[in-house]
Amino acid sequence: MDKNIKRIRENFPILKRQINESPLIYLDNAATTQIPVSVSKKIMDFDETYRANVHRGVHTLGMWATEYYESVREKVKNFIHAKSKKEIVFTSGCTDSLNLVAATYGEQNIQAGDEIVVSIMEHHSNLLPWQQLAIRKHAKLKFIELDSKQQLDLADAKNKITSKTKIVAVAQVSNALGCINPIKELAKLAHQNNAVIVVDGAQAVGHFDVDVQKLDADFYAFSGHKMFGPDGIGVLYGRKKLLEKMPPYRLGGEMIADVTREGAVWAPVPQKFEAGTPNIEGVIGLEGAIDFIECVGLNEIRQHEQYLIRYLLPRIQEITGIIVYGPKDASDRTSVISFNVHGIHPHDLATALDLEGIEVRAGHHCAQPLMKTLGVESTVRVSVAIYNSQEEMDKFLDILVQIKEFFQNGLR
Ligand code: 7TS
Repeated sequence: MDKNIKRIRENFPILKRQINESPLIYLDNAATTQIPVSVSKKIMDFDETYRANVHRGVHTLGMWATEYYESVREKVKNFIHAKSKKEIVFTSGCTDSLNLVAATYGEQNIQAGDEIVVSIMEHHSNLLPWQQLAIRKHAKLKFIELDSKQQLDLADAKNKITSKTKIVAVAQVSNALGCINPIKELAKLAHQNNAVIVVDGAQAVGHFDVDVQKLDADFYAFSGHKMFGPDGIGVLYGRKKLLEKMPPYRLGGEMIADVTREGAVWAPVPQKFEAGTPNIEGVIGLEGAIDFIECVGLNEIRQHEQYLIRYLLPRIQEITGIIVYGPKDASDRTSVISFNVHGIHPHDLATALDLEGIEVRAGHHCAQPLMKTLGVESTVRVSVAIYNSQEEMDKFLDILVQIKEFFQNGLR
């Protein structure tokens, strides 16, 4: 095994586990990544050294905790190249971030007859908030379709995004196809039509450098647990001038400037959107995750994931009876390959792989409209991360062929 990968793997004790008496080969990183020791340790250190609630009281521990919490906001701001830390809202995850935008900006700005444009490959988290908003407001939801390479059809986007469009909501990377979408071009189209663009970055952040200013994104959402961080923490980036005009999402402690019997004045952004005690441990863990990513290097992560996908993609496609979805060129993808094997149900295939310690996802990947477009109910999905090795890819390919032959011989 490559020395660097071996060294990186030392940070993830779970990778030493046996599953069903075989070494664990974890290939479900698009669902959630594993956590390095440094992240767990950081959370433990916080609890043992700084634990207090944030943004309240004057005691020393509380002030330290608040300073620590706020320093992570600065770190996230730098990580995604936002202009100001006021543009960084901590949420419980990508789903929460997207719901926040729909329930506040969406509620405030969408009227009957307006149009919201999403792509057909959206995860339900970036579809349902817009679909339901459109239903509530008697607005129209439009879908950007796939092109012949099974990636986002930019020509179709040019037709769908019009002067009636108020919101464009698209994933930077599809969790089911693995393709990278042309966010800059979509942002340009949105802005030419005075619409805003909401970017679902769940499968992008931590895989390559994300620069919200270069993308010209108005909102950008992502989760900590898909980038080596803990569960229950996410981020919403929003342009300050937009966040300031939006109503609050949840009401309660810490999001107000003043409350009287009759009414309330909201706190400035981002506190306006962080009602109640936040997930402080999650925020601390997120710092650990960013440290880990920066220590390994985003270029190295991208290169390694590309190396594995370049290795895997042609080899999977060589196996007869396998159909791979999404772009065929590895450089158009991140770390995800979705496929089906003729005559084998994805769940059976994933179960058979699991018996050999190989963990992959099978299902509709919370992208049912996409599955319908592809003409399938579900697919098998492998998704790699920096700690996966070429040896694991070889074992996966070997076992895949064995399972395929076993099922086919059994069917004879
Ligand atoms: N958007 C995309 C593109 C995603 O892949 C996911 C989760 C979400 C939003 C929601 O993120 P959450 O952290 O709020 O749940 N995707 C997956 C997946 O592909 N398998 O399990 C979860």
